[in-house]
Amino acid sequence: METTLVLVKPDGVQRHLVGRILARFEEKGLQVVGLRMMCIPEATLRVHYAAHKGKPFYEGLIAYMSSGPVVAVAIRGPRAIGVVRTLMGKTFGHEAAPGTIRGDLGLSGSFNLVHGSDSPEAAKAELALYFKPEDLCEWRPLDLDAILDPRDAGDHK
Ligand code: IDP
Ligand code: MG
Repeated sequence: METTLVLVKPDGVQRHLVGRILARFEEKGLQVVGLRMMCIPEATLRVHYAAHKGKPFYEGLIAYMSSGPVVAVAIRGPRAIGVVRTLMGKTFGHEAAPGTIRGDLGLSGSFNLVHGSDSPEAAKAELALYFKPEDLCEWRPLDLDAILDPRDAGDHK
């Protein structure tokens, strides 16, 4: 099982899409194990987006992500990091495929509604930026045996 960080970005909150975006992950069968609304301090954003420092869009990205509250979500499931990225779609809403969150709900290249960690290393580091270990809930979904084949180890990676 993997746990990954999702952020519903400020445009997602302002456009009242928090419930719809979280539903996309829940209805896929992924599990919410942490949830928090917050205004991200600029210093935290500069750590989170350090890989983009120096790119032309970097300062705009920091301003966008500072512009209002976000909803931080810890999401767990087999191959959750890649599954979340697939559900999000390509970075720019105008390029993202229909059926994806960004493809269905947005048009912009920068205001793209949602963040998802892109590797196990990033997920670990990013989860630690927004959640203390004790803020994550260990719970077993009652329908887990209907979502994942209990006899198929590959289903539980
Ligand atoms: P990702 O969110 O799909 O992983 P990244 O390339 O990691 O995309 O970029 C991080 C964020 O920076 C994007 O989600 C988007 O908000 C913003 N961004 C990326 N590229 C551009 C750009 O060319 N112009 C404006 N904003 C951008
Ligand atoms: Mg990225």
